[in-house]
Amino acid sequence: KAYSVAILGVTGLVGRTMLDVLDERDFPVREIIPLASERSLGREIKFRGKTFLTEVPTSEAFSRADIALFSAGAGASRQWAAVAADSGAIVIDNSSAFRMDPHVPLVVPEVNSEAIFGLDGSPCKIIANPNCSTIQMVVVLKPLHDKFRIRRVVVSTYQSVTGKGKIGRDALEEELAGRIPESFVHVHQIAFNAVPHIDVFQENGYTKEEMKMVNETRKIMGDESLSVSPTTVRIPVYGGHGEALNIEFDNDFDIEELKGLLSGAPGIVVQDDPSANVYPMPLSSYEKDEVFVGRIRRDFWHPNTLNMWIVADNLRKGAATNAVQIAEKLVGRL
Ligand code: 2RA
Repeated sequence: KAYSVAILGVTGLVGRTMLDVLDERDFPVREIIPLASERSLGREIKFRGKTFLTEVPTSEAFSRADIALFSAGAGASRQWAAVAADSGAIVIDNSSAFRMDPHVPLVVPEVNSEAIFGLDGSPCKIIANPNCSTIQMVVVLKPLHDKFRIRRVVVSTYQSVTGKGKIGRDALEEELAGRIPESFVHVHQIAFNAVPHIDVFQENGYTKEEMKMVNETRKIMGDESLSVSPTTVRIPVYGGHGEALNIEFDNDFDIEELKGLLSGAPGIVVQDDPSANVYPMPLSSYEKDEVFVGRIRRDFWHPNTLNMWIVADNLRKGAATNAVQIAEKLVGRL
């Protein structure tokens, strides 16, 4: 069976990446229903040699879809998710709108794909895709938590400008070309800079991006006792988000056993050969679907504690690929 797939936000960076990933992974597509705002109406979208024209979202458009991938921001998701679900589509939502809703599963397939389905075996009508910086971290935490029980994670991120979509990428290019705007997309100049401020500050002194890493990680891992202590930073790169992780376990570990565990875990590629200058970087993770792990080493100054460095393409595993992997779990179940 092949499926009709609607993509809301199809002209954005993530929307376009969703098309690429559906194609590359041979997702059984009968028809693409490309949805965008009035501004992008009638634009040509090519998929596997066919051309589809963008439409604005309507209940009629969603009634033609089996699966609706949403990536047009939380406002559009709030407006259209229930409409799409009531029209018969399963919504996979890349926005933050429903992530912490207790009735909506928040899914990273390598970690909790069982959450996609209800007790009767049918899929939930709205499934949330987590934030990019959370996704790549939980893929790596899951096998380690199962084996050694994580007590606390201290994470510092180095996040690509593409996390803010096309405007984020364009802002860097404009600044590099010497065109300095009146107000900055990344709050401050991002060219030649690092800005420890992603999304808005909360009353507790952390940013919303940081609190997503705290709350979403607990929900996906199903463990409210996990401590996550984040600092999220925007840097002027494309290709992926980097994260330095310091992880304290309940139990001690053997470093070689731990590396073997990561190598064998789904969705992870270990790139760790310091003698040959091999470790993950945004440039080498660009357009890849896995989470890359390197610099794996013991924290010698704290018991049962590990340091490592992970990178993933935020538009791929951090957004489009994770959404398509969720859709793959629906194949044969709709
Ligand atoms: C960012 N995490 O990098 C966001 C995107 N969802 O800005």
